[in-house]
Amino acid sequence: AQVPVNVTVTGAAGQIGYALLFRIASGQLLGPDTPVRLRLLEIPKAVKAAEGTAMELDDCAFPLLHGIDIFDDPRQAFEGANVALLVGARPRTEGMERGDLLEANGGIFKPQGEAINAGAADDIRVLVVGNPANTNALIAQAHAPDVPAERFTAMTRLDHNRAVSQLAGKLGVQVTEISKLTIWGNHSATQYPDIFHAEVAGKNAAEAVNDEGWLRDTFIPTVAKRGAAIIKARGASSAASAANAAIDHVRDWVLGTPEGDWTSAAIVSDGSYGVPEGLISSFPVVSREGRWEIVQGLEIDAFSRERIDASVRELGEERDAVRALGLI
Ligand code: NAX
Repeated sequence: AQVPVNVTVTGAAGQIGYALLFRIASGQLLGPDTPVRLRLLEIPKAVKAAEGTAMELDDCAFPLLHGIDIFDDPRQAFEGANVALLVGARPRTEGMERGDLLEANGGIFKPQGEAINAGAADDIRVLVVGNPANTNALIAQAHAPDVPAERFTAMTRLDHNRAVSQLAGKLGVQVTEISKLTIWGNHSATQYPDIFHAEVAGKNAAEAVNDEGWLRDTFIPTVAKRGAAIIKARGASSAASAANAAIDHVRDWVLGTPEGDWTSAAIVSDGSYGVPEGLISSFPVVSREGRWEIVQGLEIDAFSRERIDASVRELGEERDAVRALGLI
């Protein structure tokens, strides 16, 4: 029998956690042959709620679920972790400045980075979902000097999936016809969904759309502001779709991306495409043998360059801000 994989999930009692845990436990994260042990991290006052979710997980009698442990101490929660999904974060509340937000999240992601450094398994892979995701990932990574930097990633897969769906809708095709779309930059309103290299049934998608007005005034803002539109409609932020994207990201990272396509993930920049080395920025990526690789050699025209640069500039500002706060 296979050794169970330890999956640590923070913010386990939150709404994304609730959508995520059942899918992990049912085998959708790592495949139908891989048993998992869940290690849930919550703040003390939400431990009870996490226990309730654990009761429901028990009640599913998932064959692949080999155990659930609940913690309010990061050191324990990340002990032996092979995969860590950092979902819990401090949301921006009214009157909160960006500096306050970054500082509050520094108080979460610094100790979690330290705990990962101290106790996670050698093959640890970290996905940060909690916002501001890219910069939270940078903070955690800065406090895990013994873990290869490339193991810290942030989620732009939800943006990617949103963009695929919007583009398929515009062209009247199934999502399976769309490939090679890219989200560049920060998981924020400055992100840039790029269709210039995307394909629809093997043909260039930008040419198939042939409508720069739609691209600029509809597609890009619809993708970038989709989170706000969901809140407006649902009265709560994206949860099941965010959990779905987290599953997609980790599954592709561990099991590989399909031949002939790529996806989007925020990973540590090696300087590709003019993105300063060390920033955790979204790129076109493939996963081979358990590692993300940036797709190289794409031509970036002036329209795309301007938008990539703007989002990357924001990432640089966030990095400078957390540096000034002593968080990295
Ligand atoms: P919820 O507020 O429902 O849940 C968050 C949970 O995290 C709470 O149960 C809270 O007790 C817990 N938590 C807080 N601090 C913690 C800590 N130090 N250790 C462990 N747990 C802690 O939020 P939810 O809707 O689940 O969203 C979670 C995060 O995902 C938010 O930061 C949100 O902004 C972010 N998102 C990121 C997305 C992305 O694409 N990267 C999309 C969806 C989502 O908006």
